[in-house]
Amino acid sequence: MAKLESAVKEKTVSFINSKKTKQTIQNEVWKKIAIQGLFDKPFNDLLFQAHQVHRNNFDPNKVQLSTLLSIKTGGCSEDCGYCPQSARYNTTVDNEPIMNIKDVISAAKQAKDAGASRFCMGAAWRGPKEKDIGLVEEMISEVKSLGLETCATLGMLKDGQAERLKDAGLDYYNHNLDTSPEYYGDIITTRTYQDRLDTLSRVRDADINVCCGGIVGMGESREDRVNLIYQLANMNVPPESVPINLLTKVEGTPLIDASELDHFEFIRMIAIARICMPKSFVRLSAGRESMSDGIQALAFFAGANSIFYGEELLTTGNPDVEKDQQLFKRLDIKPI
Ligand code: SAM
Ligand code: DTB
Ligand code: SF4
Repeated sequence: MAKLESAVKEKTVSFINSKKTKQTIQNEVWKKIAIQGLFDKPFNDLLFQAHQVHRNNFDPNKVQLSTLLSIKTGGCSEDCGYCPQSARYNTTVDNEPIMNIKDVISAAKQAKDAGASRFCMGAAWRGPKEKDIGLVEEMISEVKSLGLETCATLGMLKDGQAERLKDAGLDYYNHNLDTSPEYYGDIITTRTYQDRLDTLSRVRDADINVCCGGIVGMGESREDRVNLIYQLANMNVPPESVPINLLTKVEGTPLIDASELDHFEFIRMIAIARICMPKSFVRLSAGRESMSDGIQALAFFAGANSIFYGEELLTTGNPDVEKDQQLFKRLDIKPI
């Protein structure tokens, strides 16, 4: 079998990405050729393998539900080519002030009542400023006290900030690599791949669970998808949660005309994330509105075991709660 079981291989693999940032993998558990081999498998063989891995590690009939809330929307300084919240693009998203704590608590209560177990607060920032972080700490501790798991996605963190969030009660921090190091420079220029890895290290060192994945359907090649999985699966500790987003195309963003990704290729990505990160939750993330019930059912079979739950992601739509509840009923899936 191609997988290099458990082994802590003291092998270092280096390459140069398009921004000339040296990426170093210290612990190559998964080789690129093995990941490529999974992509090349016949679809049914791949799904069978992924489902077996899934069953060996999780209850295949249980899915974790997180609800997102945009606590600070729009006006972002960054140039992420997929994002409707960047101030650089002419989208319908306005620059809004940070939400007040009461409204955040009431949204969290509503999410809990609808059945979510985790509440994820997102901000359209390059990173939190000192003046913001106190308010976010307060939000985290209030949400935690409702009996929900807490998650935040606030951009890049500076030294000491992850520890503050941890002390406030943060369980998960979401920060995505988004794509391969090689394709990254085509999508974002205002922060490097290494900046993202540095934030992820700060989160890991503060003992916060890492939620890290990417987006497919941005015009990347299959090799880029291989290389994204390679980065994620070879982290010293793989992320506890791996969101796989299908690009939600938004008018005004540079990626509006990206070519459509075959949904079966999206399912392959889920299956390969499952095989390469057997103990991680794989999240079927943005893009569900464009997927049929059948494709979503295939994603759960392939090993996806968490979703974003609630009518809105951050600024774009998501299936409504009743629709998801009906789908779960038809598939005999129970929330975690
Ligand atoms: N500003 C922070 C940051 O970039 O880290 C946090 C919020 S940001 C919106 C969180 C993630 O959402 C991005 O890293 C990206 O992976 C995902 N995302 C944003 N826009 C998206 C889109 N149109 N389609 C799919 N995923 C998207
Ligand atoms: C993630 O990987 N996907 C979520 C969450 N982490 C923050 C965000 C998806 C955003 C989709 C576009 C929007 O709604 O603005
Ligand atoms: Fe800003 Fe995050 Fe959107 Fe990038 S993804 S433009 S950092 S809100």
